[in-house]
Amino acid sequence: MTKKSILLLSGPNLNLLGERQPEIYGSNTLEDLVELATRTAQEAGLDLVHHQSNAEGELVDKIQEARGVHSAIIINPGAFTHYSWAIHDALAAFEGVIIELHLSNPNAREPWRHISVVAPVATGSIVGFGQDGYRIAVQAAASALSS
Ligand code: CA2
Repeated sequence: MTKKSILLLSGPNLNLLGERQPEIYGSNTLEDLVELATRTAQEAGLDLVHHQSNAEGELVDKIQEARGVHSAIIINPGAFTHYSWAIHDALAAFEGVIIELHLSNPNAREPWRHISVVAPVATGSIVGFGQDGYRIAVQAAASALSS
C-alpha cells in the first residue's frame, strides 16, 4: 500500500517567522516548524510536503492540486484566514481531512481576527499552542486518517 501524505500549507508572511514579533509567534523559523511537522509525520508513517506562499491564488492552486494526491491538508492561512472565500471554496472541494492551524490564538486578539472563513470547512482547528501546534496538528491528522 502507498504511504498516505499530508500537505502542509503556510500563508502570507509566515516566511518571516523568527525575525519579528517573537512574543506572539515564538522564535522558531518556518523551517524549524516544518522540520517538527515532518518528523512527527514520519513517526506516524506519513509523508509530508510543505509549501509556503504569500499569494492567495497560489494557495488555491495547491489546494486544488492536492485532490487525489494528499490525504490531509494542514493549513495556516495567515491573514487569509479572516477573509479568503477563495481558500474557503477550494478547501470545501477537498475530500480529505482538513486542519486549520494557528500559532497564536486569534480569538484572544483583535476583533477582526475572531472571524475564520476557513473554520467552517475544516475537520478541526488547532490554535494558540505555538510550535507545539505543528506536532499536535500532524498527530490529529494521523489519528483522523486511521479512524
Ligand atoms: O497565529 C497564526 O498562526 C496566524 O495565522 C498568523 C498570521 C495572522 O494574520 C493570523 O491572524 C494568525 C500572521 C503571520 C505573520 O507572521 C509574521 C511573523 C513574523 C513577522 C511578521 C509576521
